[in-house]
Order: sequence, then structure tokens, then C-alpha cells
Amino acid sequence: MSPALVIGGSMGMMLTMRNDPLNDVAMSEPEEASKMREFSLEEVKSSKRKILVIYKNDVFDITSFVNAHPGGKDKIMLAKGSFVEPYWSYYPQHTNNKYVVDSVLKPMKIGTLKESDRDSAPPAPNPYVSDPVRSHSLRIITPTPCNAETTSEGLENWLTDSDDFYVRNHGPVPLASEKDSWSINLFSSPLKVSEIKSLAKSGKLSEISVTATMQCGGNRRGYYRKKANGTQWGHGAISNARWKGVRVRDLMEHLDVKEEGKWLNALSEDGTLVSIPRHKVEDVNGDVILAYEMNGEDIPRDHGYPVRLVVPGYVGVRNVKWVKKVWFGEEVSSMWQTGLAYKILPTDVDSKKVEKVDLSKYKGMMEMPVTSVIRKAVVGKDGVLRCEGFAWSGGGRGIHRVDISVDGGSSWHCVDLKEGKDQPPHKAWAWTFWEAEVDVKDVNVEEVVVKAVDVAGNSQPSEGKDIWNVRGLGNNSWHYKRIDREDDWDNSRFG
Ligand SMILES: Nc1nc2c(c(=O)[nH]1)N[C@H]1C(S)=C(S)[C@@H](COP(=O)(O)O)O[C@H]1N2
Ligand SMILES: [Mo]
Repeated sequence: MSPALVIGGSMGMMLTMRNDPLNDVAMSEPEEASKMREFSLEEVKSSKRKILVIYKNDVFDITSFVNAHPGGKDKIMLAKGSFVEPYWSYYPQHTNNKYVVDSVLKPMKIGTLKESDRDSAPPAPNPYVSDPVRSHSLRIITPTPCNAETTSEGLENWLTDSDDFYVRNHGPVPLASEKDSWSINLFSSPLKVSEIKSLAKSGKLSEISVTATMQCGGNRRGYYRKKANGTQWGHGAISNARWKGVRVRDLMEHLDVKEEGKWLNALSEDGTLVSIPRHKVEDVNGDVILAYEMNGEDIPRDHGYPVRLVVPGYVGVRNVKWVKKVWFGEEVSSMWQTGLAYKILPTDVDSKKVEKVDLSKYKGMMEMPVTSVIRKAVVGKDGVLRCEGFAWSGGGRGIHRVDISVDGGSSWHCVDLKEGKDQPPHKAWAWTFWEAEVDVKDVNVEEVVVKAVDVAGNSQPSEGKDIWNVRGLGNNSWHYKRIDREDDWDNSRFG
């Protein structure tokens, strides 16, 4: 009999004993010592039918437990076939927890590790092990690093729920272990988040709230007909939240900052380094803040806990999360700015030609162009098309008008602007929602298309091909949506 079958046989018994592992483990007895056997590390690693892990050189079969793992199956599966210690170092609640070790783990023991394999160097843990568990309401495009977009349901709320807010990470989410002890090097002065908060709460600095829509430079990249490399976002890499914090310009005044330099640089714990122009920071109407609250609560880890830079009206990437250091410099800082990633190159520059391009000729993206999206389009039994969506423009430029067409752009209907329309026209950091009703009884329509005009008179190009760029940035071409029909099945026919 193969070793796998022996394990399978003995575990079959254990499985019937323990069909609700979380509740029953404490009651079931550990297997008798006589049934225990030795395993080689290789055997633990390559076990296919059973999920085995090692803790303190003992081997455990956790097959029946993974679905009941309070931290989620995904997390526990990271340790499959290896030592749990490196993973538990991220989650100290396991290591010194008698319940976890004695009541949960011990009953799953099936043997020990072969003498010669003991204490072999535990493999490096997956760096994403401590990433937060994401809400099911997000559409995960890549799990590690997490790129997840807001779905149509999430986009229905003018203020996006923090759980629904799109996530765009370039690496693992840093751990901020102790609340508020996070310290930032602000213009060479070390300042704790807790100190910034108490300065604000005591009135020494003014605490402000900014409702700002954030959009990734690559939002709608996936809609370019010609594929551009990068996360294939639909239209959900955009969300709107209420951020609370203190203006960076007020912190500068408080700290009596004398540093020169045209660019404000911000460096994150995860290595992200970006620059924004000094004038945006110094402008009292620029509303650049160090934020510590999102939608009335501590910022969730995915969105920058405990502190992030919020740069309203600027492309997503300039809103640095997990800020560690802020200072002024004469030149833009890193490849995040000087490199290709956030430069809109000419349409004829494809992935081959790009190697020969002098990137220094082009500026990095800051504000974003006006865009609009149809979230929902339904024709009712009454022959009326009801349509809704959002429009937004970078730089605080408010939305002047939104038009929809049911004939592919030959004629246009002006829609009603809703939430967001009363923002100051040149400080409209948040998006504007819109709704429309069009009588389509006499037309056979399948598709509706939208375009918006901002207060500067900018509008959207009809097609993506004219603005395509090798990084797939800034796709603000007209947005098309297929029309749904309300169920017109008439039950009375069977009456
Ligand atoms: N430190 C850090 N800041 C970051 C990022 C990151 O990966 N690390 N991603 C940037 C990008 S590209 C975007 S679009 C926004 C996304 O913010 P969100 O995840 O809160 O939606 O954060 C920006 N700030
Ligand atoms: Mo982004």
C-alpha cells in the first residue's frame, strides 16, 4: 500500500468524526501515538490528496479544516506542504494561542517529520500572505498584487462604500502593526500619525474633508481595441470617497518648512515614489491632504492605512498610500514619473517603436481628461429607455453637460445632471451622476452611447483608436452600452 493510501485511510475516519471542524476539534481526541508515523519533507510537500502542514516538526493533515479557517481558505492554503511558522509570524494571534495550537491544530496531527528533515530552513513565505481579505463585491483582475475593480453595483452609490472602492496595488499591502505609531518623515521632521491627528483635533491644524473621485490612469484600458499591456481594466478603476485629514500646506506652515524645490515627493512603505507640482500643494484650493480617514473611518489597509496622500483631480497613482516620507526636490523623483508607465505617448508609438522614444520629451500624467460611463440602460415595457451613469473630469473641472445618443452619435439627447452637479465648477473633485429618459417606442435601439463636456469645454473623442497609446492610459472615448429590456413576458396570456 502506498503511503498516500495509508494516510487517506486513517484520515477517512477522522473526517467522519469531524465534519464541522471548527466546533468539533476540541472534542475529538488526537490520534493515538501508535497511528502516528514519520514523514519526509518531500512527502509533505508533494501530497496531492491531503493538505499537509508542519508545525514544530510535527505533521498535520488540515484537509478537513481549510474551509473553516477563520482567515479564509486562500490564506491557509499558502502554507500547504510547508512549515506554518513563517506564515504565523505575520499573524501573531496564532503563535501564542493555546486554543489554536492545542484545540485546533493538535487533533489534526498525523505524525512527525523525519529526523534528517527537521528544522530545515522554512521556505520564504508568500509576500502577499498578510494582504487583507477583499470584499466579494469587487471584481478581482489580479489577486497578487491586488488589482480589483468596482462593479456596476458598487458604482451605484455616489459615495463609494470603502469595501467597493477599487484596489490598485503594485505589491503587498504593508503592515502597520501598532495603531497610530506610524511615523512619517515630513520635510525632515519625524511626525507620528497620532500627533498629526491630535494637532487637528485640538485645532492647531485645520482638519478638512475632501470628497474626491479617484481614477486609475489605466481605467478603461481593456476597452481599447488594440491591446495595451497592463491591467485590463473595464470602467471600474474609479471610485469616490470622503477623505479626512490635514492640508500638506498647513503642515508645512506648522513645521516652518524652508525646503526649496518645484516638486513635492512622497515615498511609500512599499517603495512607490511620486512627485506632484509644488503649486498644487501650496494652493489653498488645491486640497492636497495627508488623509487618515476614509468615509468616516480609519482608512482600510488596501487604501493606505494609516495615512495616504490625497491629491484631488490628479491621476490615481499620485495619491500615494502608506506614506513614509515627504520632501521637496528640484526634479521629479522616480521612474514612476520619468519612465514610461504614466506617459501618454503618440498613437503611432507601439511596443516596438517605444524603445527608441526619448521619454524626456513627454510629461508624466497629472490631471485626467473628461470621461463618462453608462452604468445602466434599460428599455421598459412603456418603450422608454432609462439610462444612468457618471461623468468626471480631472483637475477639478466640473461637468457642464452630458449627452447620450441612441443612433450611434447622429443625434444627441441632453441628460439630467444629479448628485455632484452643485460642486464648485473649478473644484469639482467628485464625479457627477446623471440620468436620462428617452422615448424609443418607434426606434429599434440596441445600444446607447454617452459623452460628456466639462466646464472648460473639453469633450471626449468618439473612438479609442485616435488616442491609443502604448501604455493604454487615459481612455476617455465615448462609452457604449448594450441596452437591456425589461421582461415583457405577459402572464395574463395564460390567465
Ligand atoms: N504606495 C502606493 N501608493 C499607490 C499605489 C501603490 O501601489 N502603492 N497605487 C497607485 C495607483 S496606480 C492608484 S490608481 C491608486 C489606487 O488607490 P486605491 O487602491 O485606494 O483605489 O493608488 C496609488 N497609490
Ligand atoms: Mo493607477
